[in-house]
Amino acid sequence: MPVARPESSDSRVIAHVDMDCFYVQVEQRKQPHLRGQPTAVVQYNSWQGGGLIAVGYEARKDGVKRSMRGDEAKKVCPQIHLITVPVARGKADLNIYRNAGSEVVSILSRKGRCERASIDEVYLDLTDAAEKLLKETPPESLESIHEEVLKSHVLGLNSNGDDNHKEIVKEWLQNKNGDPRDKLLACGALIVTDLRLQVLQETQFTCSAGIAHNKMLAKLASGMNKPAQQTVVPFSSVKDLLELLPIKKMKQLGGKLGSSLQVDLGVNTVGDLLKYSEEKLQDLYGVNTGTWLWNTARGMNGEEVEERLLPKSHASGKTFRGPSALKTLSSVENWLKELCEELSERLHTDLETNKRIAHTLTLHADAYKTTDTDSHKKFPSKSCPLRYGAGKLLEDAINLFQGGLREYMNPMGNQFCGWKITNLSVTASKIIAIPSGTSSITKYFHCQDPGEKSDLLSTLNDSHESELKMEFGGEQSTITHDESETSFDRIDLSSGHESCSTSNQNELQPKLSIKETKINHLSNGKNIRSNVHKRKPTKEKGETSSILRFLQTNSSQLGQTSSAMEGGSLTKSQNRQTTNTWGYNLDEIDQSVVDELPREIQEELYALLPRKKANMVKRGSSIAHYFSPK
Ligand code: DCP
Repeated sequence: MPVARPESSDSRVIAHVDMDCFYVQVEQRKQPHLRGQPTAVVQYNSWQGGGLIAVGYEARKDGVKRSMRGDEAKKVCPQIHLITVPVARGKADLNIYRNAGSEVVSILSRKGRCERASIDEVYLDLTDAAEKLLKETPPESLESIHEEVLKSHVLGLNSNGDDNHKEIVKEWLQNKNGDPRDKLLACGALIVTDLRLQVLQETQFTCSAGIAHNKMLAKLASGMNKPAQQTVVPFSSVKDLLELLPIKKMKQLGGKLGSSLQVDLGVNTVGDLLKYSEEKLQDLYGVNTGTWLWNTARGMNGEEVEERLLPKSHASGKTFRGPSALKTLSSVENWLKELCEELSERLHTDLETNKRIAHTLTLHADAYKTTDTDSHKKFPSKSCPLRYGAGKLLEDAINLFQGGLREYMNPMGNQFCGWKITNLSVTASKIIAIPSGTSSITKYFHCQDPGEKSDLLSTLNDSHESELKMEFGGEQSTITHDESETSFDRIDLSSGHESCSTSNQNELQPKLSIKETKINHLSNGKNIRSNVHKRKPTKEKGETSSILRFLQTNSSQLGQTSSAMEGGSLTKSQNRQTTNTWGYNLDEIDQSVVDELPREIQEELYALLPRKKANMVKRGSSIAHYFSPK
């Protein structure tokens, strides 16, 4: 359900940037001879030429649509180039597109707060940059304005797209007496054009954008003029824009809620909602949703652009249509193995590259029963704490599947007859950054005895802990594809990019930001809770990350302990000494856990403990044991 958020009285400048026919552009960059040619990207499944997942604009002109299969597209446009999506482990491999998306994000984030919303779209809060521009070089002071800015579409301006159009847009941009809020938008239009040009220059990709005072309007506008164009929504045009907008086109109204408005209230356009009072809408749909609907009818939306350049979750999934539906446990297990291996690789890349740890594993499946009439029943999504390593992920995923299957089938019934799985996915979520600039392994591992924690470590763990508590308070019960790095064979259009942002997600994100803020404060050495300052810090300013450095301060102890360990005769007191130094017992580290650590930490550990590597015994079975809050 959507959540109403009060809109700030200050005027904001928000942009939504969406790549044009994204997968096609990525493929065209790889094979430049395809540029300007009708091109589409198809699913690797070759049945009827494969399902189209991205269609270039040249092919669209010839009538090719995403709902078609390759064979049909060939009939409509015989010269079309069909590129098969890369495949790995029997399913689509989206890495090339994900990486291309990251390239774009790194450019778009240069001018303000940037929220990566999906594989190919971002929101930007450009308010500060626009205010600065308005103060220093307002558009009316500019002698010339870039042609690309003049091509902008400004809703509510009467222009017909010819040369006259540019004149009218120029006048609007440079109107000294314009509404101050629209002047800010004019600055936003200049900034977004500049960013889009940088994206083109540096990546060869084109994108389209919407520029408005909030996320909802910016998202609506970005799709209005594509490809390679931008649309501005001045305040005065909002009423007209929404008046005739079909209710289902509005973000979050594409599903059940939109249908209910149509069927139960006869509301067909967003403007139709205006005749209902806030109280009436609250009576009908609850306080939150009622207020959200009332605001939406007026183009009001207080949702913030969250600072997020990395995905919120990782998912790996596969759809099994028609005869390929899975009917046996062993076929489910085989596919889970593929999905878990892919997920595991991505988790490791995230850990190595971004120093982030995922905490929750969720299994989701779509199923139907062939033997009874209860076909509408949903297969329950199941979650558990995430353990790193493909084998452990698989073990847990199988358990989650079996738990879900038991619930899905009548508990008294026979679970081995009459079910088919049409979709299977594993998702890693609750991804939390490990504080950067750590100076000792103790920041990676938890101490055994809370009394022995350094205060800095304790602060980190505490903030981590409260963060997780808050997060779990808003636990998602369903898997959504928006804002996550999802590797699905084909994203189901019915679940759409638009309708994915649930209230839970909305509630989760600000909490992540709190965490990020804490981490930033910690790593900057500022604003750490006062008890940290009472103790001597474990790290000198300017030190690089190194457990060696940490251990050097205890080198004499280390020498004793190491040789004792090599001789296999560690006494109790020596062992305790080690615990004091390290904060945990060395011989409790699971070898596989060490392998899961960022490479530089592994190298440091192995350099220190060459013999130990061979005989490490288990403490916990997963890296998550060490990273989880007490
Ligand atoms: N995608 C997919 N399956 C779908 C829809 C999309 O795999 N059912 C992939 C391919 C798209 C990319 O996601 O290139 C982005 O999807 P968009 O909906 O943004 O569509 P495009 O970028 O392809 O085109 P447009 O220019 O209309 O935004």
